[in-house]
Amino acid sequence: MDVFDPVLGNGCCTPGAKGITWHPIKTATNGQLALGMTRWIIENKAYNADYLGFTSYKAAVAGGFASYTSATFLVIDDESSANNGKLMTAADAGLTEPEADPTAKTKPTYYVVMDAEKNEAALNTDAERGLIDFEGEVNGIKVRSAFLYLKDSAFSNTMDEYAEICGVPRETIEDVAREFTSHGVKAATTGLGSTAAANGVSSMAAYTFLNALIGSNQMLGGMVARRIGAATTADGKRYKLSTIAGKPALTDAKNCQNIGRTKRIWKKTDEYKNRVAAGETDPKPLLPWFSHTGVSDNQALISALCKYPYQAKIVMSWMTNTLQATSGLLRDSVLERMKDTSIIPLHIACDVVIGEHAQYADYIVPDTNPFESFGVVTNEGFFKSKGNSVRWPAKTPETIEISGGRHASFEAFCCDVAKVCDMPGFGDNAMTDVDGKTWPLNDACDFFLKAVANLAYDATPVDDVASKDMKLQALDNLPEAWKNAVSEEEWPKVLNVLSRGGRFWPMEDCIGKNGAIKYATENLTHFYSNRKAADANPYTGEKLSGTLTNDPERFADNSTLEDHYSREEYPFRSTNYKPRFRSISFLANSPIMRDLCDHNYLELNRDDAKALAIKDGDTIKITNPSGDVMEGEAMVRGGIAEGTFGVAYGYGHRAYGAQDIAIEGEQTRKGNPAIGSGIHLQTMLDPTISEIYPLADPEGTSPGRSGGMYKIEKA
Ligand SMILES: Nc1nc2c(c(=O)[nH]1)N[C@H]1C(S)=C(S)[C@@H](COP(=O)(O)OP(=O)(O)OC[C@H]3O[C@@H](n4cnc5c(=O)[nH]c(N)nc54)[C@H](O)[C@@H]3O)O[C@H]1N2
Ligand SMILES: Nc1nc2c(c(=O)[nH]1)N[C@H]1C(S)=C(S)[C@@H](COP(=O)(O)OP(=O)(O)OC[C@H]3O[C@@H](n4cnc5c(=O)[nH]c(N)nc54)[C@H](O)[C@@H]3O)O[C@H]1N2
Ligand SMILES: [Mo]
Repeated sequence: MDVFDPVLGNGCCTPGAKGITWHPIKTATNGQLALGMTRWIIENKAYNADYLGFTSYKAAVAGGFASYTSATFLVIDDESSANNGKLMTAADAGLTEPEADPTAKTKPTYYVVMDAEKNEAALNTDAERGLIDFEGEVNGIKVRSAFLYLKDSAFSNTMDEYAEICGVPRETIEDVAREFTSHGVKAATTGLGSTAAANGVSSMAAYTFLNALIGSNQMLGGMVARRIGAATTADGKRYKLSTIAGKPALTDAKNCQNIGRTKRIWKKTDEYKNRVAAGETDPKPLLPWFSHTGVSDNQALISALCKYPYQAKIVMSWMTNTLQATSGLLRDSVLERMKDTSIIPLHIACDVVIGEHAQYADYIVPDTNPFESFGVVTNEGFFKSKGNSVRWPAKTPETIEISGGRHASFEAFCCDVAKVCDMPGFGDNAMTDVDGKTWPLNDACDFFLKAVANLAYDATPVDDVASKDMKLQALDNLPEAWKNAVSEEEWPKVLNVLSRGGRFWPMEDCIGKNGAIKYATENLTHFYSNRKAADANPYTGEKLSGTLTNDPERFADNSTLEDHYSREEYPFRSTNYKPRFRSISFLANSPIMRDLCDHNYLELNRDDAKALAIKDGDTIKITNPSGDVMEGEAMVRGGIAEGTFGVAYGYGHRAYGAQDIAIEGEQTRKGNPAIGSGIHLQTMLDPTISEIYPLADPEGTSPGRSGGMYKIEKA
């Protein structure tokens, strides 16, 4: 295992761990590392040519794989074509698509490839294999294989240049590329938190491309799917929990715009069209738009604070601390806006702690905590088979008692509000089972125990609970309301699942045919994305690339950080990571965790510290170009890349019990300042946007919590 991380985490990767090597990479250069590896892989023909040649999922599966790529799809590279820059269609190529099946729900999309055997253009579904390096004309139009676009990107820098950009020796990049391509499909690469930088989209794409170059997607030993579980809170084996009669179609992308400005091209917004109709030439949006990103929580809060593209008249939040969790927004100017009722007229938070976010709510709805509430979740990839864990109240909730023998909770609140608003899907006759019988929904147990019944009956139903389990876990003593939430026949099977904290299929169950995982679904890696290539930066009009490119961190208008500030003055980047001794923020309240580690550190590389005359334990000051100052204790270590500072997330609380709270009719409750100890990383603001807008990827919103520009001084 090779770990590229600016910080040596000392988790799975420690200096003494066998078979695991840590490579200190410069922060926010993952995309370039992948392009360097890709260059070596292409130059040495180390990619899986057999796999990349497949033109459809069907052909790839027949050839022993479980996914396919668009490496062979032809892209129009011809200024004289109206479809220049798009993947070639049958019509462009003068080919005929097969007649559409009138009974099919969705119409298949056909692409054009150069048939490797016949050496002529064909629909991807007609040719089994295509050329990945075709460059020529089809139907009088100049085209190139999608693979060549990635190749162009990879060859845009020399290996030595990649080594310099990433701070990783050239030999290391080559060795890792060789190793990665030496085990057939039994290798994989991924990254989660490492992609939270202002060029994070290329990081994410990089991992996908590398797996695709060796064909390891959905293969055993390769990159297997996660979140494989039963249909629980959905339409399952016993209850149809997602079919609600009269449910409004609020997710219709055509009619609805999520407040976070994603899933839409700027030029296709009503605002753009209206402003052009009103006589403006080339209008620019107040905040950026992102067409090929799903919903984005960090952008949602920024939108609400700027009332753009529309005002959030009611903010309702549950189980979230947006201010702490959105990079760069835990600052006074934002807190002022949170309090301003002309910006957010009504704010209801449902939380168990009065955190940074909840403290600005008009109403705080008390909730049950994790020991008092239900949950049914798919596994996140802890193990590679199918499974769902189930959480159920281990104790009677300590929240106030409300009508119907219930305790205050988010679910009870939703049910009661929905009933007042006459929403479908709540109250009497809210849900139906598979036999068409209707059931009420008034509290959490009504919903979650049906989800557990769906789980119990998935595939082969589980046995009834054993009597010794009943006794041992006092399952004969559960509330009557739980028993009434499912049928008499289902109850003993529900208890069986509760007694085990979920249902988990055996590991062997994930083994499919021909080396693939059993749960493989149609999976296509786009070497060239039409959707991305159709988009442009809303401020400059610069087209986005259809493939992975060598992107430095950029501001919203595509300018680089260095275009605005001096790298000499601000030579450092931040590397933010999840805290060992806290959950994201919740465990701030745990005295045990505070005893283990009462604050975080500003972690510096030994040589950097020496150059700045900083010693371990010194108080240091870190400043970004927006003028934010962080002061904290230096930890000087070898396990950190040069030119960055490491900082664990989740510290530096302003609220969360660190503050005094005045409650009506009670004396002020004293806060505990120890809860707020440590440093909260302050991400710089984007100077190209007039609003409060923290550094984020202009292509895809990922927050610039790692990267940026900072200077470090002794305090
Ligand atoms: N700088 C920086 N920012 C980050 C990250 C980072 O690494 N660095 N990580 C990002 C990631 S990956 C994530 S997932 C987000 C997480 O961001 P959040 O989900 O906002 O943070 P959490 O601390 O997980 O929990 C939020 C709130 O849930 C409340 N809570 C806990 N249990 C319950 C409960 O049972 N009921 C109710 N109603 N409330 C409860 C807690 O009081 C807390 O206020 O942060 C993101 N932001
Ligand atoms: N103890 C604890 N465990 C947790 C959580 C927690 O809060 N506390 N949170 C949970 C949640 S919600 C999530 S999403 C997962 C996240 O799990 P991970 O994604 O594994 O954790 P992160 O710390 O966000 O980031 C991973 C690593 O990326 C590195 N990194 C940062 N910037 C860069 C960069 O530019 N390039 C490279 N190559 N690496 C970089 C960090 O140093 C860190 O070691 O963890 C979960 N587990
Ligand atoms: Mo997360």
